[in-house]
Amino acid sequence: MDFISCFTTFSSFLIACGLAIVLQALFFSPISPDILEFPPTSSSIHAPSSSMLQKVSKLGEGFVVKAEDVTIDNTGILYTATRDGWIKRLHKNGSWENWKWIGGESLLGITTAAAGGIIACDAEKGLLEVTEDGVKVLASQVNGVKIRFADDVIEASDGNMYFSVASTKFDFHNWFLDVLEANPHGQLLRYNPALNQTSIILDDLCFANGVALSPDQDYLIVCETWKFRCLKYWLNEEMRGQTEVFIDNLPGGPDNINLAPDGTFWIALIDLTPSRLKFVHGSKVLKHLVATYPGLAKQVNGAYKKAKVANVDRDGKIIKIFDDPTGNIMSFVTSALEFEGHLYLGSLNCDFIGKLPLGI
Ligand SMILES: [Ca+2]
Ligand SMILES: [Ca+2]
Repeated sequence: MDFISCFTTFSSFLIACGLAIVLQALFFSPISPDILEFPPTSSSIHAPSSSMLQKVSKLGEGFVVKAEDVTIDNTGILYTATRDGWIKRLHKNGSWENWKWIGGESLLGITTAAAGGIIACDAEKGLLEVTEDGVKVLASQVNGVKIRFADDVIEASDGNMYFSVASTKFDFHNWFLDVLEANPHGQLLRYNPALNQTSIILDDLCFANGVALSPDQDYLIVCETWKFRCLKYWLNEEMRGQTEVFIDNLPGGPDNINLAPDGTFWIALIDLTPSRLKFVHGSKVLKHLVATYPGLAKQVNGAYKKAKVANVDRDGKIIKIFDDPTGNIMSFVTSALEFEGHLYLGSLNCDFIGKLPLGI
């Protein structure tokens, strides 16, 4: 066989292999993708790098594994939920405690409860009440359908609890498939404890994530991660049920959101716009390939490589951005909570809570 014949045979073999890989991806792909448009790059002008998140001190290093969210009660005790299935808490004297055992690996957003203890979202079990007496499942289904990806919760002064479901199609361990698919499978739910009833408030959200109430509780904000925006859902009598955009074109996918003491909000932003991921989001075939081969997903997912949080005023304008542009100290920061002049930061890629003094 001469050189040209060899080359032709080899090329045909490579093309056949490539086709087989693409066909396998199309056949076995777990997603039905849509093209995703990214915010205009001009939105990044809000975000000159400050590297402020490299200045954190590390609380509970090695003890607090991948704590997605943080909450602090009115006595100053900090609570967090970790990947090893514990609700852990930090006392004011600096000592950590394994407080309550939940189990599993899917604890996400938490908030303090007026009656004491905390309310927690478990992506597998649903909405949980955690008190000194133990753990109680408040809501595990809505309209007869299992709640499979409860993500974050806030309690209103009338007792109602508003919580997000990130995706009704994909589970927590496959969250990135929801991003790749880019079809809206998220919900905002309300749990009414007086009636022990759960209802759907908003449907078709783009990865419903953090929830927060306004200072007067006349509206709540729900984050839509891969839509790079947060919605305002009105609760007051005149406008009840109306929805509008609170902030869009965020320089990252919003995860948890927390009301600050001055009435502004802190929003943790996941990096969903690295160039490789942008490229993938422009092609349905590439999305099928990435969704089918997990090794490729790791290559394009930028969440583990950086950290960013934004302080946003009540008009939806960014006031400041703190980040770790290299991920050297903190990456995949998912929550930022301000308390007594400090910012407390949870992350799905760190084994500590970051603590940053504000005003430095
Ligand atoms: Ca929370
Ligand atoms: Ca979340």
